Amino acid sequence: MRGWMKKFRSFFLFGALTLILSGCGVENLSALKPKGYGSELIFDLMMISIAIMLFVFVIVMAIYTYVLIRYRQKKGQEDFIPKQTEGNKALEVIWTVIPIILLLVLAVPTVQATFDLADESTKGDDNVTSIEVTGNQFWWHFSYIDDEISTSQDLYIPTGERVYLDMKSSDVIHSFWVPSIAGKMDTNPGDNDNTMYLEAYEEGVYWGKCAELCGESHSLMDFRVIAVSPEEYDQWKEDMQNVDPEAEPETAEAQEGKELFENSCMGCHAIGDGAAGQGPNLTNFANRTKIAGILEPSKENLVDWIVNPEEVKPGNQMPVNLVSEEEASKIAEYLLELDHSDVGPESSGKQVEEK
Ligand code: HEC
Ligand SMILES: [Cu+2]
Repeated sequence: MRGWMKKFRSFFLFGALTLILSGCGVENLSALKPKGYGSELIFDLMMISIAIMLFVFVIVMAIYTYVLIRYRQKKGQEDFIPKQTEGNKALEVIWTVIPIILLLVLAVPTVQATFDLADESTKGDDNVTSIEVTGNQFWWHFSYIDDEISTSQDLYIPTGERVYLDMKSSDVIHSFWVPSIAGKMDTNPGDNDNTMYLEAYEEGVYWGKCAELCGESHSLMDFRVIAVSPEEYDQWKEDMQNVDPEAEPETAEAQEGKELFENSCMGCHAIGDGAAGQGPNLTNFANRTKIAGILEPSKENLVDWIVNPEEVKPGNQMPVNLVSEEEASKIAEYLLELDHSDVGPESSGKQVEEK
């Protein structure tokens, strides 16, 4: 290796790493590609801060370089001491006033955005949706109070309007975060509810994460926000309100599965409306984007989950080996028939696959 190359080895290494890592990331899981009102506000604040930082950095570096070169010790002048200056009124004023201005440029939009994001002025108005969000180790529950609908893991919202979320936790502190639509907010146990709102600009499937270390499977506590047009959203609500939990499954296997489900699983999982039970609400399960928030929705994965959820999400609250693999297969047939609405992740024409 040539000398100069050796010298800059770590530079090349980090340069390459930066390029490689910049390829990481998921389209609908990025605060840097805002697709909602809240995330756009936050993104703009980031841009202002970065612009100010760059401005300060460039000026300081320019002065630094100038001084380095201009006031170097020159050959033959080793004993020379230049004129010493102490206190310069003009300079002192300039470098006090400039930071004050920069801080104001930073502070005013930040305070404005903070109040804007906390605004609840339209909450409770007619036609404004409020949803109760509950964080659980390691899954999310959503109750559409006014519409008597319950879902888990997949949160349906209409685009182009504010949807308020009242948030709490059934166990430890979690944090609800959908980076491409909004900021994040803690869900607390007890009566300490938090409120935030979502407003998605475009239809699509957005990835959500728990952003507060909450236990063994915290990193697997994913969920999705499915934003559909207001018309589709109304359709979805109607479909969900008309679900008949007693409907006969199509095949004999699924029928057996339904009975097995009622015997072994109903204690924790509701189908049709139901308050958040000990486990996710499985109404409309066939339309889930993922199983338990993380597995691809295939029958094979579903059977694996039912038999041994512990292996997928360590520390989660669903018991292992409740049923045999054969029984799980029948239950899976039944669950994968629970398709109650044409409105779903695919209906907006957006790909579900984010990777
Ligand atoms: C003691 C309560 C309990 C029982 C009984 C139980 N589960 Fe669960 N189940 C849970 C919990 C809790 C979760 C959420 C796990 C997580 O993601 O952390 C879950 C998750 C699931 C999921 C994934 C849901 C989703 O939203 O993607 C499926 C499917 C499921 N259970 C099926 C079953 C079946 C089938 C049975 C009966 C054989 C069953 N469960 C019995 C508590 C239970
Ligand atoms: Cu969590």
